[in-house]
Amino acid sequence: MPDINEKITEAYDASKIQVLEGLEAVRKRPGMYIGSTSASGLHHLVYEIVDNAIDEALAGYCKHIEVTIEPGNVIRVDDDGRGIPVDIQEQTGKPALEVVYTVLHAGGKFGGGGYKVSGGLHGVGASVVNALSEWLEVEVHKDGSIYQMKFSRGPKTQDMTVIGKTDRTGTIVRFKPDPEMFEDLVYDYETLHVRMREQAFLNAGLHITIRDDRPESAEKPENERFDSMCYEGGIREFVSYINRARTPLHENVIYVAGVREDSEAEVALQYHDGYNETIVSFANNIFTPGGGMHETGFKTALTRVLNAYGKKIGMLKEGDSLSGEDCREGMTAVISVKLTNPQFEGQTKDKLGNSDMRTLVDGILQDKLTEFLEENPAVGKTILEKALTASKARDAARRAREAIRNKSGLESGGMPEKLQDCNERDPALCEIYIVEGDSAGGSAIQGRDSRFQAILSMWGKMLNVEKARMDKVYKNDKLQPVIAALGAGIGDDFNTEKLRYHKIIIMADADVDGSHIRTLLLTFFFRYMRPLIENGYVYSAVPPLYKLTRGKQQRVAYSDAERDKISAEMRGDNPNVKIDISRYKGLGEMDPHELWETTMDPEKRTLRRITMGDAIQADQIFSLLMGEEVEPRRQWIEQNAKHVVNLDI
Ligand code: 1YM
Repeated sequence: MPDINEKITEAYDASKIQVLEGLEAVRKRPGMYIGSTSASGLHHLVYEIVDNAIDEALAGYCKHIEVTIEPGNVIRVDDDGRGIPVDIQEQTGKPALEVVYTVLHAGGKFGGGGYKVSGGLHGVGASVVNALSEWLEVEVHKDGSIYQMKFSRGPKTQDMTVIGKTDRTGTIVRFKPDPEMFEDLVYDYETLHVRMREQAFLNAGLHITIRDDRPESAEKPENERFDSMCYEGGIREFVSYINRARTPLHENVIYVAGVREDSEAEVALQYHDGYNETIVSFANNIFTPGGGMHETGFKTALTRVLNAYGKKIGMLKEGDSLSGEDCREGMTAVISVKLTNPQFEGQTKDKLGNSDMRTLVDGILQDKLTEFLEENPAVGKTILEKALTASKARDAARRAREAIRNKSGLESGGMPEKLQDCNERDPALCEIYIVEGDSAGGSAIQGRDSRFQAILSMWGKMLNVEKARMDKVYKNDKLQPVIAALGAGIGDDFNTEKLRYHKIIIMADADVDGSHIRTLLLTFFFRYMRPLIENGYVYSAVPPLYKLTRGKQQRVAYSDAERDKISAEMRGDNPNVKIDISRYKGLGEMDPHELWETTMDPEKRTLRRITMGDAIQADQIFSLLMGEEVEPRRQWIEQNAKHVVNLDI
């Protein structure tokens, strides 16, 4: 027996040393814990603290969460849960509160009662936020007292102290991200707002308030610095929100849910009169843009249930069948699963790998959706009609595609007139710039390195992809050259192996027309060539915004901050010297050499890789801009007009 005890003690001492090293490790390699030290990592700190409050809500004790951006980009998160435990832990002799904030992954070790799910990779917790904060303060209201504790970059700077009496319970955390760790320290209200709204949808009945109290935001309209969110309908309301600019085909969002052992799953869906499918899925409240087992279970079961129902009511003939895509045309769905041991897979860890979630979601749809259709035959008929129309359109598209192939001889390598191809033939080495406007296209053709850079110019108004069916997309004269140049097909036939370029770079101005083209192309890629985005082949070129000139010396800047920095550098010790700063109006204004130097030279340029998140956002904006609902469109234009130069409405 003593032997065993000794071993335990040894192991414990070892783990204590690891603890001390733990937070240092976070500071050495912050990217391992929060993904990056850019804006995304900065915002991640907030999500980590909020996640703890949401866990408390899931456990059934917290009803309100308040997130505040305080002056100086300090974050404050308040909840009205039980308060983090303050009692002294036997093993460590320290208050639990201290352990939670100084030990890596402490949360899981306490996860005794209630509903505790861990996001795996994502649930790195409070101690990471502490390690990466210049300072962090926690206040716990519990058992009549207010307990306070302070930290700086990991170590505590104030022991847990009782600072007063209280008649409520809850936890308040304030922190200031460490300027030594983050490149950018400025919080974006809208980024936090979107995330908090998503969390409010995913946790029905939870109140989340967000406010921006920075003096520099005081002049913004109230709805851009404050929101109070609570959705009793949960993910049903999420679906209505996504469909807000669309025309639904049935009034009520369909909702099915079920539990099995420690896991639970819920699905909400609604069909609309458009043609694209939108599936947004989550595992333990974490967005899974890569899909995974929960989505697979949903898709398989939906197809099977609709086919069986169609046969049963006689709308589908024996021998006929609807494809999965037919069943999802014009459908918006939100899937949310909660499970104890989520496995996130794929290169970006955004795909759920637990196969029991496929079985769970499939089973729920099989039973509950079948039941729903039987009880709501009018809705059932509407959905079946929609899928049958989709099926017919897909046949028509196939015929149109074949006709085009035969006519233009694209299969035999016919390339569009507007494409200036490169010499290299290995797709992994080839890039294509899709350029808006003829003059920018001209400069790009002259400025490029024709060994590996191809240029495709696009101009004029593009087709409204929202209202267009596949057959129209194939025939469209603006998209046809893009499809042909990329060479990998479209829709069901898209094949990444045939892709002719592994970098597809959208080069458009920072004005209204440019952002339109970008939104259109991204939406088009997202809907009809999704693997392009999933595999990270799509980029946005980043042209400079300013040219700075001092005598013969010239430099360019890509942001306001960089403009100020470079201007100070050029001035050097000579404060009165004149630096001429001019704003680039557009790509067309740059000569070929300038365009190469600033935007196309792989040695010097910046490219922004388009993520699934960007594409989903573009898709949403697109639906808003092209849909039939006037009010959301007006609101979007109003909110975004100021970000855009040269707006002539
Ligand atoms: C503003 C951030 O962290 N709230 C919060 C955290 C905890 C609890 C309540 C809590 C959990 C449990 C029991 C439990 C945490 N406790 C721990 C640990 N808000 C915020 N509210 N009592 C209170 O899980 O059993 C970690 S987080 F480990 F100490 F229990």
